[in-house]
Amino acid sequence: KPTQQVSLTYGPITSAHRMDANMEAFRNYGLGQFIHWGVYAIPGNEWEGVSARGGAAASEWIRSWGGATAPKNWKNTYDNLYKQFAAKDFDAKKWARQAKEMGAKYLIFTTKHHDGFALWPTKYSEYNITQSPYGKDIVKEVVDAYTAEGIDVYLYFSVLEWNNPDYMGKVPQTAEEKQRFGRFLDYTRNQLVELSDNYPKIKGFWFDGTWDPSWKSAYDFTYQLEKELRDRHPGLVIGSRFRNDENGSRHFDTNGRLLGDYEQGWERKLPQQFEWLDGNDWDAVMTIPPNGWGYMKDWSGLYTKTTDDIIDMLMHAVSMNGNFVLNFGPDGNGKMHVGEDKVSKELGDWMKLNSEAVYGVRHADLPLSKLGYYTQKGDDLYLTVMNRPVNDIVRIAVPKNTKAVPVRASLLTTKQSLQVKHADIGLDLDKNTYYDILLPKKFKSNQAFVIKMKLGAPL
Ligand code: JFZ
Repeated sequence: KPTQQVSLTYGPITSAHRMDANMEAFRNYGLGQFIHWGVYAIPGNEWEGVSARGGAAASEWIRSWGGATAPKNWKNTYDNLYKQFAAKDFDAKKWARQAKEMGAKYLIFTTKHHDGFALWPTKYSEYNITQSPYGKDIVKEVVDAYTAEGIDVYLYFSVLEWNNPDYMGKVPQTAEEKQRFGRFLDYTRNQLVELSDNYPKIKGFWFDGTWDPSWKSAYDFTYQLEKELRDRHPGLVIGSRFRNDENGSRHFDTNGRLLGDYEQGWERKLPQQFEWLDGNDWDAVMTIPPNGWGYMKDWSGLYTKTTDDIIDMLMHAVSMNGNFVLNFGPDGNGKMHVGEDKVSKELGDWMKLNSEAVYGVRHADLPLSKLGYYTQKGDDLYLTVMNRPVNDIVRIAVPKNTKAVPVRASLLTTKQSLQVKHADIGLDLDKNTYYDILLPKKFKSNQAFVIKMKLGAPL
């Protein structure tokens, strides 16, 4: 954070720590689901069944990068794929049930990705779902089905559009360019107001494609638009990826203040230190393949994250007050990838046993443990053990003179109580004291498990 504060007209609109119901809900989600669905699901990272560019590329970007096996006029080919978007297996209720079974508390759904194709019947562009064989309002079906399952819905919206002649990446210079980009801004406003009005149940927007100089130069427009959306849709939650201040500072303004309600920069990565987050709310969005958000037909030869990897990342995020959002890229018919079905089922099974350590928890102010991740709810302290010690002694470091230390412990799943002993060991006597929790040798685990501790005055 800069020490010298400058005066800004286009800083934050909302306070960085909103306490209203929607933000409190956001803080308690723990786990979310992302869905990337659009016409890119039809190629699925391939042209005519031949991999376009290996697995490291982002499949939803195929229109941009084409790849080695792209047809000659692939952009034109791509822009006509919507004629095949029949979505014959699409069942929003089935998706919502699966998300619920997995334990997701919110959904981020792509209404329009960089290709510009709108999954709702927008009045402001022809390039939308009504032109496809499917024809119906997918966004409405998704919002209704998830909301009915008690899962909050956030709408993903890409500002940047590849095939819109009014869009430009550079700052508009000539009168003609200014007029053209002005039209694009109006169009963007119209679509966002339309989404906000059409789907009053949504809790927020998740913005993307806001990095180009053109958008960055429109900071007065984006400031007014954020205000307008918040006025029209009270309680709306908007992340830090929407707009920038007059100096082009994104996510955080020139004075280091969060631009939006939560930090939205953790994309396929996680913070290594809690301090980096500066007390802000945040989410991390994550793919199962290395870097494909849209459907990828062929997962072979790729490292795809295992359920254990996902649990590790989930607990890493929630232990630092973040939400973890796992991405799914359904195929052109609306079916999830079998690999996604597998992870979703396994994660759901784990969540059914352990979600007490995930929902509604906060960061625990303890030295990081090499054994796993701490989360806390009032007097309850949870340690999700990722690395079980060979001697079955789970040693907890507690800063000296801490008033609340682990006085009781149990296994979360079986409620079996565990012995807690003070360990009078001088590893860093000036800083910490230690508590040992003894795991029964008979307790077998082939996955992360949770130790639940009661905090109280030292015995
Ligand atoms: C964007 C999209 O380009 C991508 O297709 C996907 O939708 C993803 C969720 O968001 O990709 C980004 C956006 C921001 C960063 C990296 C990739 N970032 O801030 O590092």
